[in-house]
Amino acid sequence: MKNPPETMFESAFAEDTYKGLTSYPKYLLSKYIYDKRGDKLFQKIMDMPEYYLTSSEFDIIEQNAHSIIKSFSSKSGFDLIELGAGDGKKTKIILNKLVDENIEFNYLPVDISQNVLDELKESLRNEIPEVNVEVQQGTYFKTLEKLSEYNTRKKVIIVLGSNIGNLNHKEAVDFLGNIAEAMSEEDMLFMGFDQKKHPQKILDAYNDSEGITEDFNKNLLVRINNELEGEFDIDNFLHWETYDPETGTAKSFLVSKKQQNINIKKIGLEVNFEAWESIHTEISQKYDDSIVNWLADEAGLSVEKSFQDRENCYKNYIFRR
Ligand code: AVI
Repeated sequence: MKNPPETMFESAFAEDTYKGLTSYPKYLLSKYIYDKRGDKLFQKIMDMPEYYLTSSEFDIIEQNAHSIIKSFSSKSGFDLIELGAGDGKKTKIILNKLVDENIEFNYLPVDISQNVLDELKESLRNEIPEVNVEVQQGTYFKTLEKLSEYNTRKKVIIVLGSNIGNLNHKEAVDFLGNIAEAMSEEDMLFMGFDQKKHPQKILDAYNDSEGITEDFNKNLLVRINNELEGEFDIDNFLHWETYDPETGTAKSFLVSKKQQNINIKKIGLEVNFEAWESIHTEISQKYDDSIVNWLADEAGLSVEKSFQDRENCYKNYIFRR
């Protein structure tokens, strides 16, 4: 059934797709959802009423802006480093408040995409021209490493959107540990964690009635078709979401509606699907204080303070080393 390619894989995407679809049970990595189309679909998800994460975090930042920036400030100013800057909608509340209160800081958004950074810089030039922006194109940790080498003043690192939820606990500890390593004692980490809540609310957020999340999940198959000469018929797969209230893990799957064999030419693979066989595509972990404290402790960090939205859906935590 499987014909391993004779040559090296042409990309990490090709190799990871090969590995995931020849494993049992089958899986694909959620990071590959985000090409141009995937980015657009995620923007749409963030605007959906069911996807409460965005409005909850917005609420927290808006309601607590004063207290948040009070904890950030330092006499000699600070660098505000945002990992995964995106369009900066929520961060702009903080930036505006810092400008209003005449606090000395530089804003350093970090993103892998130069395009995202260019757009963000342009929008800030129009909306809050007072902010000194120094965009940092690159991976999070290479950039953090570089910044901690030459920067002596206080760093405030922010990570919004509960992005950590797409990592399992071991990966999350590594992620936090890498950030901790780049932090000195006066530095701070401000990070969003979606919380455990009524399971139905979580299921609705990941299974909206318009099918935007379905398209987002299925974008993995679209990418395989486009980039690896795959022959998936997207309609023959079902988007399926589960939530386990014990572990707090929401899981996304694509489920084959029938027995089918799919060719993926560029990786020399014919994949056999039994009827109702699944491909696991994403986890979106939900937290409570004890899980967050445990992750922090494992990573050499401690929680200094937390902020919650008015509907008790979401929390942002301030961590120190
Ligand atoms: C980016 N990440 C935090 C989102 C989440 O909630 O897990 C991605 C997402 N997947 C489906 N909807 C949104």
